[in-house]
Amino acid sequence: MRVDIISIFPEYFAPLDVSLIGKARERGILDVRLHQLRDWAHDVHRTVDDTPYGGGPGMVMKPGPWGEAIDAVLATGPAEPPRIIVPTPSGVPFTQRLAMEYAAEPWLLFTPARYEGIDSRVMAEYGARTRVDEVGIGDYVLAGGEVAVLVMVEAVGRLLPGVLGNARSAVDDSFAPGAMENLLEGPVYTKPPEWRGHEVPEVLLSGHHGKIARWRRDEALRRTAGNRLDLLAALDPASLDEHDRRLLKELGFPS
Ligand code: 97T
Repeated sequence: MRVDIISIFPEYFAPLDVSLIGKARERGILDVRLHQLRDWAHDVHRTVDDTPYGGGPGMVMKPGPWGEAIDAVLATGPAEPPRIIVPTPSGVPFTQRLAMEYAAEPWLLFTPARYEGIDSRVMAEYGARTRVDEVGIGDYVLAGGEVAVLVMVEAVGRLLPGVLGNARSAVDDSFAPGAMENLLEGPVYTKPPEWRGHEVPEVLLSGHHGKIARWRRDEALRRTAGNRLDLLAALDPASLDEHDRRLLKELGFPS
């Protein structure tokens, strides 16, 4: 997969040189290309922002430099343009489903903005030629879209074939279809069996795979009920067995 990123802070993406994503790049699975937006700002100060029409606080990123930068990136690739992803807190939520969708694309272009965002005509212009997604990574405000791009590239990159080893495949991720459907994963433990007086739950040492699976499901339900009422409410009642329903009732969630 090819990934282009246009930003006024290309140095912000140094984390993509290390760990899983760094390894995927070394191995040629992921081709990340960084671009400095200011290379397409032609005044002496290399200005990329201006005051908002209609008034209001902050600054808006000018369409000119973005248009030239995106055109230049598009010209370096095949006729089929990339899917363009514009991070913004007012976008659609980034989810594992969207990560999987992006992982199936041959080419992505991320356009992280600083200030109050990019002049909306840029999204209109490229939206007429390719898919342009305005995407948010959560209900909080960042100083700019760069960190959101790091989040998305990591979530997408680890799904590419050959990036994860067999020992840790993506199929049992919390939010992957086929994992325990829409339940959070419960607690995990490793050696030693006792640490500072805290013991590993005995069932995990029992070797009884049926009991272990049941215990893990109980813990997943407890954690989901405790932390994510939205996920609990969205559970398909048909996916709950008698034991699940009894546990949820004990936890104070009568079906
Ligand atoms: O807060 C932001 C500022 C710029 C670009 C993106 C964001 C954001 O994306 N998801 C949450 C916040």
